[in-house]
Amino acid sequence: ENGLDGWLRYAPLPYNDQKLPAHIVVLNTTEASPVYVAGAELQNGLKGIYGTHAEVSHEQCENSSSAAIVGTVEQYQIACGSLNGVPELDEDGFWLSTWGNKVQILGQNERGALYGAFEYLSMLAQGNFSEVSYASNPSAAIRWVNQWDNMDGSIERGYGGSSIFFKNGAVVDDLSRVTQYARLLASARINAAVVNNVNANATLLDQENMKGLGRIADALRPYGVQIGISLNFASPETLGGLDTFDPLDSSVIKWWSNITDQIYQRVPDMAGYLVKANSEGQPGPLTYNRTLAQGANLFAKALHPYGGIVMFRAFVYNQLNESNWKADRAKAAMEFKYLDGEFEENVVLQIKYGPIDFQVREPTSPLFANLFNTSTAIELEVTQEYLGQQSHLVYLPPLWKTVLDFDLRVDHKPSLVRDIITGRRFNRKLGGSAAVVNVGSNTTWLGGHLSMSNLYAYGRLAWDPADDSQSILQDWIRLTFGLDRTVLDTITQMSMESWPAYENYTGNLGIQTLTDILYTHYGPNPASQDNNGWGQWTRADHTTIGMDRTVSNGTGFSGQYPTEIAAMYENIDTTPDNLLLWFHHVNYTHRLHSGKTVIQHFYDAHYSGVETAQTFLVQWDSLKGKIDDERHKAVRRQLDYQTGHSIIWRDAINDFYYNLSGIPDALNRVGHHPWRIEAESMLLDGYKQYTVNPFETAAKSI
Ligand code: BDP
Repeated sequence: ENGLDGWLRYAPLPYNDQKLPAHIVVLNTTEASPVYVAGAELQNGLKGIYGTHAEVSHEQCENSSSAAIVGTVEQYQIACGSLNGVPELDEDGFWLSTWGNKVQILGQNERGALYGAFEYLSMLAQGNFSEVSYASNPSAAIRWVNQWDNMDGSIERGYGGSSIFFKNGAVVDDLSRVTQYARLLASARINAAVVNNVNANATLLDQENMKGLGRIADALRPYGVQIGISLNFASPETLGGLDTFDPLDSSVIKWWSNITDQIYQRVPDMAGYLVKANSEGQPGPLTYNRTLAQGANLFAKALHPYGGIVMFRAFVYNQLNESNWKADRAKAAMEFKYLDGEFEENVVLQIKYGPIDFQVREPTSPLFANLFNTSTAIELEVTQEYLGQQSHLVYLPPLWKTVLDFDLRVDHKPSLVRDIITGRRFNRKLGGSAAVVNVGSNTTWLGGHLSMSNLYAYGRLAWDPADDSQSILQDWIRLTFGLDRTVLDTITQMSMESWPAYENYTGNLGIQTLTDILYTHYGPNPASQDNNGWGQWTRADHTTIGMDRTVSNGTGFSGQYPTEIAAMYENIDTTPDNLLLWFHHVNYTHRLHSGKTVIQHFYDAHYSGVETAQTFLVQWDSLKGKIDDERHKAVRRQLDYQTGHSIIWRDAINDFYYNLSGIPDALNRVGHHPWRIEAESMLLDGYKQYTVNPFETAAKSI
């Protein structure tokens, strides 16, 4: 139980005399096809979970009462004749029906059939033998993951080891981990993976690496996962030797279409390109006074003949412009509003859930409400960059849901973000979700067993963003740790409490994650949040805190929302407490709706967040013996660390604001840490003293 199989362990369950298929009919004989793979998964699953051997046959239609049949609707019709009672399926959708041990799994396409097989296996692995008959269709066609893997094998913001794709500037020889990754992705119904960092290296496009991309695509294809790649806008110059990368220059256009042709020769089903342009130092069209739309369309046109799409990132800001007091990085993405309608049909704007950057709480990005003629996708982050980097338990779907379920009230009509990204609200054909995942070569993939619930849940929500965070979590727990009721209840409780706890001990009231903003994005560092181009948003001084983003008095950000939402955030009385400091600059003594002052809320929330986090270890310990030792020990180690690190967070933040405001804690806790063992009191070999800034983040004053 080293985590490698994730939630697809097919671990044995007691066999309760249930009727299981005695054989499996697979309607495709090509070994690398998803339908063939589905047959193998079904066979392995039945064997692993219930110890039964089901024979696989490919020859003919078999509708006997003890067979599971898997294929596409079309394959079924060819093999078995007419098909009754199955509704029209959408692309990637499937039909699943079970009567005792007669099982029918039919996909709209091969991929859908594989998803159906995984759905059936998920039922079996959860001991669920109910008779079902239903169709399941995706909410959107784009259900992608992004890997921020570099060519040298490192991963930007990855916490699970080195890349499974690249090493020393090239694609690795052994791609078996890539196929295993595809298996996990397919079971979560994710259909494409962008394999390299958005801060892209042009050498990905050299001849050797193109061959390598072909091999990666071959390793993913049996599971129905396509590849996408991130591009560096300046490649025609840096790799191609041209003297320009102007998107309107004919030699540049030719260069990109030639590159695109070459890639499609190696990867005929490539999903498309992902582009980060003119942001955080990356090159882009603005260098040549061309618009971002002109930049995106350059790629869209090259991809068009192949049916590929461009995911163009809306995360565009210039950190060098943002360091003055008036600027507000949150407003930067609205540039795209003025380009609405100028993008080719196969361009999708990939928009981070909040206007800043994957913070512990952000209001919904207003850009979702400002594009009516452009397709959009939401960008989420499974890798816990600002959220504890897999050393803290944080189950993320409840955070994602604050955005997916948010009603932006465009034109005073219901406008849930989840209906915007799926294309329903504004009648767009394309749309969906992308998540930065960053699995690595560690056997736990992400760097911790419990973090995998976020990957699983991401896929489920990309399929159906209206699904429920807790029930998705419980499926994952049963698949990952078995059916014990205490295990289920305990991990459910810990996970559901984890994001609120993390918010409480890191940054509350919408102040954002008070972490080191300059590079590591880890550990407390409230002082780094202001007076630089990346961050300038706590605006804390001796008497006040928060960023005024109102139209009347501040940066004007709140005016980017449709009228009803803008009015809510403009007014301090109607702004929810949990976003107060995002939108308003107030005295520390300002009273919240709860009746508490801002500063006392800070103090109390940090204590209560830590108290909750400290129960995680105790709760986990109660599961000893109910979970295999290997995983129990690994998770325990991490929760033990979190217990301590949450205290570091609490004391650093509370002390910092206590020193700044001079307002004592009503309960007289802040500044007194009787039980803490300071680093200075310990003897450690090989450590040096280092001056930490601000000093509150260190143990004592050094
Ligand atoms: C930030 C990350 C940085 C990424 C950037 C992005 O810190 O490493 O390059 O986002 O999304 O959150 O492009």
